[in-house]
Amino acid sequence: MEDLGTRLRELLTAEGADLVGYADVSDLVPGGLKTGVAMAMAMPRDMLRSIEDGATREYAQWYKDTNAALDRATKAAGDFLRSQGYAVEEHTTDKVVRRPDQSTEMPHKSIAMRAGLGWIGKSCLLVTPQYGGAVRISVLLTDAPLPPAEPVLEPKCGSCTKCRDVCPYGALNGVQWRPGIDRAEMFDYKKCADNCARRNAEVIGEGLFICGQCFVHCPYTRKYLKG
Ligand code: B12
Ligand code: SF4
Ligand code: SF4
Repeated sequence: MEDLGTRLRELLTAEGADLVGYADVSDLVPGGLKTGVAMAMAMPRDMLRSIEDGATREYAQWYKDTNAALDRATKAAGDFLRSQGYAVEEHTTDKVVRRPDQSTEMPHKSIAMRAGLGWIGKSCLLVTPQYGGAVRISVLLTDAPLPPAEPVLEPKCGSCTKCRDVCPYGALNGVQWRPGIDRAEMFDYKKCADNCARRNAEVIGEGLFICGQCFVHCPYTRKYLKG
């Protein structure tokens, strides 16, 4: 019989996840849920090409559909782990609480990086070797004994500053991530959120926080696009 980690990975892949990883989060999360499960769904290449100059209505729809697909996958994984007798806390979009300063208690990126899916780039986003930054992520916490990956604590951005250079609102500072860094050193969330909401209300009719220039033009995303 296959082990729990393999069965869960197969289940999440069948639910549409392109990347799955397990993390030891015992130092990040108080209480007994010491394992993080992170999954990522990649943006299709056609969609990526279509937002090279900015967000579109189609991207807004993909963003909503993919959030729904990630929520379904996260719930399916949670149901499976519960059926095996484990405790689970799913961080689905309806449960994640955004604070007024556009932060959450347990950012998905922190768990995904711990789960070995990729590093945090100068874009302040998770950058994966397979898809660059063109992924959406979801996570759950559990007490199930899943084999943890090595966290990716060394960003592979090198001297690149493309994300900073292409950001239309100057929201990124081109600073390399390190453990313990304050988000404000890398990124001005107000410049990003306020300008995206204003632009999208005008151009696509909804004040959504979507844009993505910082991941579309990342060399690791370009590699995926060509591949
Ligand atoms: C609030 C929010 C926003 C805010 C603030 C963004 C931000 N970077 O904080 C606004 C509205 C501005 C925004 C914009 C965007 N967002 Co947004 N956003 C979120 C949300 C809901 C929470 C993020 C959060 O809590 N930030 C708080 C800060 C403190 O944490 P952080 O930057 O995530 O990570 C920090 C920690 O890892 C920390 N850290 C420091 N020391 C240590 C030590 C250790 C050991 C660890 C583990 C971590 C750690 O370093 C990081 C930087 O400071 C997440 C979904 C989620 N639930 O996590 C999506 C999310 C981050 N957004 C996402 C995306 C795609 C975007 C946009 C591209 C818009 C779009 N969809 O087109 C832009 C990109 C902006 C950017 N360059 O960061 C994706 C990112 C996917 C990826 N590849 O990483 C996410 C994960 C949503 C998803 N479900 O996939 N977003
Ligand atoms: S999402 Fe757009 S505005 Fe926000 S940091 Fe990335 S490029 Fe800049
Ligand atoms: S564009 Fe360059 S600096 Fe920015 S995240 Fe990608 S590799 Fe890193």
